Amino acid sequence: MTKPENWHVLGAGAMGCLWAARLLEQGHSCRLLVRQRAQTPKSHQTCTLSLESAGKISRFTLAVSSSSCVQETPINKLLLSCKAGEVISALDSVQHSISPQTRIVLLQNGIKMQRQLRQQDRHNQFFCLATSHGAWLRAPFHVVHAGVGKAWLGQLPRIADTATDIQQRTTRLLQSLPASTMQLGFAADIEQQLWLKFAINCAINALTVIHDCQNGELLSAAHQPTLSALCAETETILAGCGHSIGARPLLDATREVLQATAANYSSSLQDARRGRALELAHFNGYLCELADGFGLTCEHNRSLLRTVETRLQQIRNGA
Ligand code: KPL
Repeated sequence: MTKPENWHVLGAGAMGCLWAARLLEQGHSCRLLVRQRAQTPKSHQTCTLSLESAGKISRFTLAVSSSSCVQETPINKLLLSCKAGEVISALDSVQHSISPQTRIVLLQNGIKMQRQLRQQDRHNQFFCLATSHGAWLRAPFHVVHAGVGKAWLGQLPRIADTATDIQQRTTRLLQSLPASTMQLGFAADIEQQLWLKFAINCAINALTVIHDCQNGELLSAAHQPTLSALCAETETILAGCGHSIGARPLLDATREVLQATAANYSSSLQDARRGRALELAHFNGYLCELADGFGLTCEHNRSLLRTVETRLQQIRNGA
């Protein structure tokens, strides 16, 4: 066991609860920060966090507080697991407890926010986590680790950063994360991992909302033409914009994730079912923005977004 560290995890969604449970399992201390909602504790309190994994349930006692409360100790290590569209307001909410020494791990889907934060003066504090794990909440603070995938940690480089600096900073931080249970390793090229994950999210998430299905169902023959067309278009756009997702065909990588997370409900379907905002603007929407910037067509992804909108309207109307 490595030296126990103090972590704060901001966001009590499936991923936030999964990483909090894995940190506690490894002997680290962890406080969960939740945004101000009706059920948010006014001050500090504890709750039971349940982790369901490989047919076994583990329970942990977890400290919970509102992100806007001044923390008892300054935040040393922060895992930001809110939605991509909430990153800026979430960082603002903890501004009073973070310092230039705070290490901030961004666990967002997509890559738009990570690229935006790279432009900040304090960009060295930010680390990006890309993951293909699948998790969903059976109930608040009860997470199911439904698909064991992999995870990669790294930093988006700026001109002045050397590869060695980034590797040293990231390796130090990796020592205080649950590397073995989360199959987590250093990614020298995290940017490529993030683009790949983004491309996979463009292929999977909206389709699961349209068909109201678990990820694995997209492997059926009926969905192959759509999946292939989406993957081909996404690959063409990213290549046209100069973003690498590696040599492997996107369709193969997508199928592998669908198999590994077959029993999982995608984060977008979970959001749709809860009536929450979807992150599709950070997936297919951002892809369309990039395509527009380079004068490329994005018709399959654009039409997918229109179909999701129709489906969401039906859900709102109770259909
Ligand atoms: O990232 C995911 C998500 O649901 O957002 C996948 C990989 C599709 C797993 O469900």
